[in-house]
Amino acid sequence: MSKTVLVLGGDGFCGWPTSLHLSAKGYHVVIVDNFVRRRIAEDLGAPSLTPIANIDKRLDSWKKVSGHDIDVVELDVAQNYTELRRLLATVKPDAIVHFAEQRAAPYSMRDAARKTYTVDNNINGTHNVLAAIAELRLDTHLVHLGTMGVYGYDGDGLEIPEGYLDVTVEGPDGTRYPRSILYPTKPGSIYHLTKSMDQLMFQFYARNDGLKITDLHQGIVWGTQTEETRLDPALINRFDYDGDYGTVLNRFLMQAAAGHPLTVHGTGGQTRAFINIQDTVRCIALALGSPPASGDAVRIINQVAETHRVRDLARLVAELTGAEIDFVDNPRVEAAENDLAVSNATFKNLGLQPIMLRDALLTETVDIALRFLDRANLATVPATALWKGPVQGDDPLLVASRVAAE
Ligand code: NAD
Ligand code: USQ
Repeated sequence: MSKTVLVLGGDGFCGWPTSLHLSAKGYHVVIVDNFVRRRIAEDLGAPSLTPIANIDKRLDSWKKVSGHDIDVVELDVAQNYTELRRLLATVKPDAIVHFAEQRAAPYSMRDAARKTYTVDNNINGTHNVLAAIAELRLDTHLVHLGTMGVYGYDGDGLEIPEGYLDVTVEGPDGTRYPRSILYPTKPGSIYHLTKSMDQLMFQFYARNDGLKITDLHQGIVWGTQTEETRLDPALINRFDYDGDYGTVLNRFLMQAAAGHPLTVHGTGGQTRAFINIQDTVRCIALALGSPPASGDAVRIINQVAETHRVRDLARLVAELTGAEIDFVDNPRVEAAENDLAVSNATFKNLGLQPIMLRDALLTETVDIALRFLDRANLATVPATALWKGPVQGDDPLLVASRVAAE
């Protein structure tokens, strides 16, 4: 009998191609999503550059090309514990892949209302999932998408291990105590803060309830299509390019296609970790195939292929496309220059041979951007969310917090 996996956030950029990949591999996939990402994109005036079909059309097309059924449940995992619990009690999934969070750092820093939304959504959602698995005493393997950003980005090049640091603490009498501790977190945005807080909830539920949990600290995902999303135009993946949800490399590729200068923040000395969307889906399948046992520590894996400085990426894209580079004021509070080295030993040992940036897929993304350029709203390209923005007097939440402080 095939294994059942719930994909929370299965309509999103990572969740959709993952759902198709797992379905193609023989899992019975149930997508759970409240479609908030589509609504936020409309509100921002920046729907996906690629025309994404509605979920029913997506699933019909998948059935036609693959012969597989994927089920869908519309549900807010952060706000509706009762329905989530009922769903888990009915389906008793072998695994849950949890993508259902507000994932844009700039959006999470826009104002107090968005900060509050991001914390409510991400913390409640993760906790509801954990509490439901524990309450029902399910043997479900929870695979969560974390982020490289929990480690912080002001490193000096020391290789970041996978989640834990082995340290020795010296007591007052000179006795040395070995400890394995969570790598200290240094979140750079409210969004990254929620991922750091997720980690503590995982530690608690793994220890207290014996939950089997894998946390994947993923780098910045680039690319659009995967083996499965290429099978039919109605399966195409979303492509975000706006100042809130567009991630740096996809933004540069779209900007190059639009003849817009590449918007490097500050000096571009920020070093970040990257992975192609095709490898995201492969890594999730590998993680599902290798669950921890009940009672094990949370399994933390770095899901990254390579690291690059932002200005080097800009140069690479400029080389490829002839685009100009514009060094703009950095709207974020982050180190202007940092080194970054990351261990990705687990996925390498599980057989991952990652797609590297210099491969031909970079041009595929430019081709996609060019093909759908007439759908772009270039007004949404500048990154306008400031990490230390001016206080907006008419925001009721900010007014309330100022009154409370006085
Ligand atoms: P996305 O916004 O495209 O997808 C998230 C999906 O979750 C959307 O379909 C949204 O509607 C849904 N969702 C959000 N809140 C929900 C709720 N309360 N109930 C039900 N559904 C809800 O984001 P993505 O790029 O696919 O990212 C998925 C996960 O991977 C996130 O947790 C993100 O932090 C992580 N991640 C993404 C990247 C990246 O570069 N995109 C990198 C590292 C980690
Ligand atoms: N940047 C630019 N120009 C741009 C956009 C971004 O120079 O036009 C810079 C940013 O200042 C930052 C870096 O590029 O230094 C990365 O920014 P990003 O928007 O690509 O990535 P980030 O905000 O960190 O978030 C993205 C995803 C998030 C995920 C994270 C992985 O949105 O969900 O968790 O990547 S990581 O960065 O490894 O933590």
